[in-house]
Amino acid sequence: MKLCRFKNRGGEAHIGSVVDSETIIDLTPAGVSTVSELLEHDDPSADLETLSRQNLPRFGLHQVRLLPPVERQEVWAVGVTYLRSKKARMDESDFSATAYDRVYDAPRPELFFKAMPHKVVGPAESVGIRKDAKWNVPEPELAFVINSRGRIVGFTIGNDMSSRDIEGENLLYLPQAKIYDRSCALGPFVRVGANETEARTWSIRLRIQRGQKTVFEGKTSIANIKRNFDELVSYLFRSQTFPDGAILLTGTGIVPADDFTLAAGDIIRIEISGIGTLENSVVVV
Ligand code: DO4
Ligand code: MG
Repeated sequence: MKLCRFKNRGGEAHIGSVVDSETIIDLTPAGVSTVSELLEHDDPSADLETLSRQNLPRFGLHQVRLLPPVERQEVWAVGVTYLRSKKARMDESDFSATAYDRVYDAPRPELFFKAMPHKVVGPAESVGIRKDAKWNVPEPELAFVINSRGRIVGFTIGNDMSSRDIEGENLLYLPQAKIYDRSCALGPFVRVGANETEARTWSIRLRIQRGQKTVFEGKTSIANIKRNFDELVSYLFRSQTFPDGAILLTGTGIVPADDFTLAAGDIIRIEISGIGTLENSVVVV
């Protein structure tokens, strides 16, 4: 089952259950006001099924505006979890290259802070490229939706927008390459009721369109993530608490060729087979 946040005619955010590819059941009249409260339950998919059987308002997906499925959660990310990412980071870096080589094999993963909820954009909104960067790419990533007890209770799609020239110049510039206005997109849905074994059968596809032309296409499998899911979450929760839960992006396995950079107006489509498609246009910020 899938959950979403949406607005119909302006006003407050509502919580919805996505029952088929076109219909949303509005759970807000049943007393559900946040995605996080549902995800605190041990079995959110059972709760969702019970709620969805009630006589609640329904909307077509085309009638609503989907919002990013994040409320008060901090958004974090792991890096260098795919061999492809290790190679790309080493290629773009000079004296920092060995850091990526080492972290790929080290017991402790690379974890970095990515965004506060208010900086996250949702489906059909624009992601940003920095005006002081020359080499910008999307990073299409599976995102864990984690509750306050450190349990992965859902999966969504994330875009960890990155400025490769800033990241490659010096590892200490990583926060500037990763954190700026509109540098993170999440959505469109939270898939609940799937476990790691199932998620590892999913594929990720990235397509970038410029006008009528597809300027990049790539594909990978979630099975290529080197570390197991619980290991990643356990490092995130070491010595820190997340009273509202957290979102964790799990790294990119798709990197366009080194001569590719995003341009304003590009359309980025990220599809994860078990979840859906996250689509965003690009603006300069
Ligand atoms: O250290 C660089 C970040 C790498 C990253 O974001 C990724 O592998 O997805
Ligand atoms: Mg990334």
